[in-house]
Amino acid sequence: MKKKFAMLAVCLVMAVVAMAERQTVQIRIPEMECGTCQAKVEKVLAYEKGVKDIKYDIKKRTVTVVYEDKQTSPEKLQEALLKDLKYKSTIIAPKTEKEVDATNAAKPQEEKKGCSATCGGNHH
Ligand SMILES: [Cu+2]
Repeated sequence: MKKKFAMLAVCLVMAVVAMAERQTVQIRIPEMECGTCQAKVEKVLAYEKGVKDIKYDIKKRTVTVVYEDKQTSPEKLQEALLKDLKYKSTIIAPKTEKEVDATNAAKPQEEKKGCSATCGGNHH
């Protein structure tokens, strides 16, 4: 009996997952320079509706967010970052690793000072 119930639950979950549209977006946050920045960003993004998964890459200053497109949008996430942290961000359109690397390599200098001004974190 219990097994049947579990099966039903699994089916329900699968149906819900299949219905919702999951999207992935990569957002570049030049000011996310250390663990403290990351923690701040995490707090903001994790509380946003519809955010399912977040991956961070501090070296590249990017976050990769999996979200439900019915509940939020990359623009809303950017807005939240700007409003709560004053972190400007850009959406990285190219999706392959190589393209992302190229985007990052294109402007390495201006990011350098980034977070020390805005975050109270202990850098290096
Ligand atoms: Cu920082």
